[in-house]
Amino acid sequence: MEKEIRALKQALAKANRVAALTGAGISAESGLPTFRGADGLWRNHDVMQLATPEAFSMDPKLVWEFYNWRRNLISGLTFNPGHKALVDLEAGIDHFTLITQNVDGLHLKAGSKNLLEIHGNLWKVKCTKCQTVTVDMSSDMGPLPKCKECGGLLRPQVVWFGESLDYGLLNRAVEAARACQLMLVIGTSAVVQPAASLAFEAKAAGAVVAEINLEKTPNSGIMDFVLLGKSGDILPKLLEHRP
Ligand code: BV8
Ligand code: ZN
Repeated sequence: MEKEIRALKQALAKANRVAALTGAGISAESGLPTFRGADGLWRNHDVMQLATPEAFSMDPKLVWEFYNWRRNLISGLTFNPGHKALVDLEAGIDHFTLITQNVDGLHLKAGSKNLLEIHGNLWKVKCTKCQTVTVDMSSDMGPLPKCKECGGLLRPQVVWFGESLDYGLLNRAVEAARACQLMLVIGTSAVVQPAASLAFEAKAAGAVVAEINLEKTPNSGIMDFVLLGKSGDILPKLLEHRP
């Protein structure tokens, strides 16, 4: 592992255009359960069933209970050395774009600037009637929160399974993947599309791609580096003695 980290550090030192793609794994060391790990279930509901427009139209109260539970959990957590290392990396590289699948807001809390939250952010809410989007940091928004403007039912401003991603954000993410010389893919099982294909975009455009994850994934085969371990351990090592 040390040899691989040294080699990746050298590749990183040569790059001035870097992209990073993160998933739930980078927030695991902050105490946030991942989606597909053993803790991927919430009160024996499958998260994949809850994070859908169908679940919300059928039982908005249950879906709001799930998101209030996550708000409550995340409000007691903070970013970890993995998030922080990406902030430090951004400070030292001319062109750095952080693309995250996470909706927990921990990259923002850590201080990341050029951040694309391609699946949205659970601290933002959107009115299902007038479409107004607001930021609301409360750890519990109540059973069926309503819009202050028009009284419409609010929903979390996140991309549910079966919903399209914001085209503009996805476009910027694809551009960053195609333009970078090196992409770090961190803490994602590379199952969710179209996020997982961003690593292929970078590879196809000639970038060096590195995966930092607890386990191998369907993307491991295209990687130039596969560093198996905790992102909170590995990422700070990539930054040690950076000029
Ligand atoms: C869409 C917001 C077009 C909600 C989320 C092909 C093309 C297009 C679509 C599809 C397709 N195939 C299938 C689909 C449908 C679907 C999909 O991808 N399904 C999968 C499950 C097969 N995709 C969609 O629906 C997307 N929409 O493409 O629109 C369209 C429109 C209509 C009809 C069809 C298509 C929308 C996807 C967005 C879903 N929303 N989040 C919310 O969070 O409340 S995704 C959700 O999963 C989270 O954002 C999460 O981040 C994300 C991905 O999971 P991971 O981040 O990878 O997390 P996971 O737990 O899986 O893995 C964690 C990894 O970390 C593990 O490998 C673990 O080993 C590792 N790890 C753990 N601890 C650590 C660690 N690594 C390092 N250090 C540690 N300490
Ligand atoms: Zn409204």
